[in-house]
Amino acid sequence: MTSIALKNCWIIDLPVIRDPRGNLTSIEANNTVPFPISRTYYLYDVPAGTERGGHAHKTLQQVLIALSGSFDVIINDGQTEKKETLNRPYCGLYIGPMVWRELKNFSSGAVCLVIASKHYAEEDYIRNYNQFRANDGKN
Ligand code: T46
Repeated sequence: MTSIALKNCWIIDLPVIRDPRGNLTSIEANNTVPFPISRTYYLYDVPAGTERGGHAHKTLQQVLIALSGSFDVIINDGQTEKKETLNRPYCGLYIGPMVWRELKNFSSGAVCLVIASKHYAEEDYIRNYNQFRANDGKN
């Protein structure tokens, strides 16, 4: 785990089993990622110049991994904003509750794998930035 000085965010160094036949990385619930895994999804075929995200979650925990290609994640805990470029399949960005995130600068062929602690629930989203700022001190 590598701290990035932002509330509820850090880098997870995923294990790599190196092999002349190709490398292998595994992810285990409550171990490699600090939560039970309820859902995975992935973003792909993202057109150049497109931005995704633009919201925070009230309770959801997620880990983002660039399985292929690269993209930037702008994370903001209400006090501090940082840009993390994800471009390695053995590097996970943990994002906990109440962190505003925006994903941009997807390279051609980028694939963003997301591992999530809960099933999809629209009521867990805060999609309005002013509402996020009004609530960011409460978590
Ligand atoms: C996040 C970033 C990294 C579902 O039906 N099931 C799902 O599991 C998800 C994630 C989304 N959806 C539906 C909801 C919307 O109608 O798919 C549509 C697009 O979702 P959204 O605009 O939220 O997608 P992104 O890429 O902006 O954000 C997603 C996640 O929602 C979010 O939690 O952190 O990826």
